[in-house]
Amino acid sequence: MNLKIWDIPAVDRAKTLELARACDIKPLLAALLRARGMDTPEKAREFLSPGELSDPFNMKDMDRASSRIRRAVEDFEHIAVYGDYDADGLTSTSMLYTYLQDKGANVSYYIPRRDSEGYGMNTGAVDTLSKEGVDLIVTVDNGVAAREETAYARSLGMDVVVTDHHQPQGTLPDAPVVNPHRTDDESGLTYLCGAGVALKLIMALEGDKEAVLERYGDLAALGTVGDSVDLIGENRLIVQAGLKIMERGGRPGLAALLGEGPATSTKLSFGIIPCLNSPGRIGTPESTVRLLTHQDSESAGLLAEDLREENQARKDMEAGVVEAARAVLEKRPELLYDRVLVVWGEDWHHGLVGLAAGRISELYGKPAIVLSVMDGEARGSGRSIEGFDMFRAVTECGDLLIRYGGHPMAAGLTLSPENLEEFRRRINEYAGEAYPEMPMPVMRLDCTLQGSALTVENCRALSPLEPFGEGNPTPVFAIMGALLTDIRGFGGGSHCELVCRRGEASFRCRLFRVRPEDFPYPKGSVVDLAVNLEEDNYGGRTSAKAFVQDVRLSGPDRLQYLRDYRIYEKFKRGEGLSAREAQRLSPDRDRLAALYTLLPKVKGPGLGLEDLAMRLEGSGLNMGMLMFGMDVLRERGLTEHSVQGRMLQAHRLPVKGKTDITKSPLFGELAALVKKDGQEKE
Ligand SMILES: [Mn+2]
Repeated sequence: MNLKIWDIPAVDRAKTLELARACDIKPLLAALLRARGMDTPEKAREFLSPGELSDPFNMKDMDRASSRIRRAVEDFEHIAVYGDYDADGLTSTSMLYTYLQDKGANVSYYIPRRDSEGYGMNTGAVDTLSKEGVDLIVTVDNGVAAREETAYARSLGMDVVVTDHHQPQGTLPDAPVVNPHRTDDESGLTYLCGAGVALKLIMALEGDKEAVLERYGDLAALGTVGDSVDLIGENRLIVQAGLKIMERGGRPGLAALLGEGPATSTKLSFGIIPCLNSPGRIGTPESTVRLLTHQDSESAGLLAEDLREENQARKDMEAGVVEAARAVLEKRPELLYDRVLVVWGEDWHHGLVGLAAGRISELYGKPAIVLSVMDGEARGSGRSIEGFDMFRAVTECGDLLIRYGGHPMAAGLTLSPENLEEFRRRINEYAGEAYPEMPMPVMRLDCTLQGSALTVENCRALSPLEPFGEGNPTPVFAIMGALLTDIRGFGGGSHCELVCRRGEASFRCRLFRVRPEDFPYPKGSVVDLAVNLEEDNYGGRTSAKAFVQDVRLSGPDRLQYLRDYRIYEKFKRGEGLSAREAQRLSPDRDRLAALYTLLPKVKGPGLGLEDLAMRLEGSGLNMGMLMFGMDVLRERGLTEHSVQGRMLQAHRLPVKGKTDITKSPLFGELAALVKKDGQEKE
C-alpha cells in the first residue's frame, strides 16, 4: 500500500492580504510566497525582482583559465572540450564548443560513454585526444577529481583547464580549476550546475555578461533544470532568460524539439530534458550535441525527430525494467514488507536502473535499489524518500561493495553478484536499527483552493513565481471534499479524467498513468485532490488544466491508516511487537465476519483498500486488522486475495462445512511476536 501524508501549511488570511497589498500582487501569489518562506515584503520583492549577474572573475582561477583559453584561440591551438553524457554535461559541451567555434578557434569535443568509460576523464580518452593532436583540454561538468588524468595529459604535452561544480575530494588537479565548491572560492555560486560554470567562463572570455546570457542562456537553462540544482540566485536569472530565448526560437535544433506552445520549466523537465538525456543512456551522446549545435533549421527537424524516437525507445525499455522489477517483487511478496526494497535482474540496461529505482520507490512509497547483473558484476542505483539517508545506508554495507557513491537521496553501487542476498539483508538490518519507524512519504502542498478557482486568471497569477524546479517546486493545491461524478479514460484508456463537483462548481482534472479500472475509489466518492494548475493553449483555445498529483478519500485519517499498515508489515517481517501493536492487528470473530461479508462472491474488479477500510471503521476494524484479517480468511480457505498498490483483489470461495476462523494459527504467530515486558529493552 502506498499512501502519502499531506502537509498543507495553514494560511493566515490577514497576513496574506497584508503582503498582497504591500507588494501589489494577487492574494493567491501572496499566499504561495508566504508558504515558501517569503513572508515579508522585503523577502517577497527580492524573490520576485530579478537580481544581477555577478562578475565571473569573482570565481577562483577564472583569470588563469580564461587567459589560457584565449591564448589557445589566438594561436590556433587544438582545443578539446571534455564533457559528460547527461543533460548538464551535454549542454555545457554544446555551449563552449559553439562559442569557441564562433570565435574561429580550432575546437572539437569529447563525451565519454556511460557504459564503457563512465563519468569523468580517463587515461584511454586522454590517449585518444593526444593522438588527435589536441593541445588543450577544457573540462566542463567534470574534472575536479581528475588529478592523475590531468598529470598524464600534461606528461603527453597537453595543457588542461578544469571547470566543474562537483565537490572536490582531496587535492585539486595541477591546472587552473574553476569550481565554486573550492574552499578558496569566494564567489558564493555553489548552486551553479556544470553549464552555469561554463556560462561564467564564456562571460569571462567575452566580457559582456548580458550579451552572453542572451546568446547562451537557453543551453545553460537546460543544464540547470536538468541537473536539479536549486533555482535560487543567478540560477533563476539563467532559467528566466533561457525560457525567453527558447520562446523566440533562436537555436534550430532546440526549436524543433520544443515544438508549438510556450516554453515553461515543466516542459523542459518532462518534455525536453528526457530527450537530451536518452542518447547518453542508451545510444550515442554525441547526437544531443549535434542537435544543440546544429545551424540549419531544415535538417534540425530530422535530428529532433531522431531524439524523440530514441526517447520513446528509452521509455519503453525503462517500462520493461520496471515491469520486470515489479514481477520479481510480486513473485516474492515478502520482499515488499522490507524497509528498503532491493531488487535485481539479469542484463537490465545500466543506463536505466536509476530511473527504474525512482519509479519503484514512487510506486511503493519506500527507498528502492535496482541492480543489473551483467558480465559478472551487479551494478545498480538507489533512490530514497525524504528523511532516509540512502548514501549512509549504502556506506554501512561498504565492505560488501566494490564501488559506491552518492548523497542522501540517491546512490550508485557495484558489487559481486554473490553478495546480493547478503547486501539486501544487511541494508535492511541497518535500516531496522537506524529507523525503527521509517519516514512516511510526504506530499507538500501550498494551500487549499476552491474548485471554482481553477481558472486561467489564477494560472497567470502564479507566473511571477516561475521558473519552477528544484527548491522552488510547481505549486500544488488541495481541493477538499469534491464529489466524484465520473471517471473516464483518455489516451487510449491509459490515463484517467476525473469529473468532479464541489458546491456549484464542477471541474475536471487529469490523472496520468492510472487506468480507470485501477482507480481506487468508485463514482460517488467524496475525495480530496492535490493538483497542479497549468494554462493550456490547445488549438487556439485557452483554458486552465488541473493535473492530479495525488487523490485520497475525504475524511479518514491517512496517517493512522499508514501507521496500522506498518504494524502489519512488522508482523510480516517477523519483528517483535508491543502488546498494543498486536492488539491493533487482531480482529475478533465479529470483525472478521464484517470483513468477509463485504468481499464479492466472485472474482471481479478490485476494491480500494482505503474505501474498504472506511466502510469497516464502524465495526472498529482498522487498516492493520483488515490486512491481517484477509490473511486469516485466506488461511481458513474462505477467500483468495492479492494486493497491488492501493487496490485489493479479493473474492470468497465456496464454503465446505464449518470453519472456526478464530482458530487460525496466524493468531498464534502473532502472539509469539509479542515482546514480554522484560525483553522490551534488549
Ligand atoms: Mn552536472
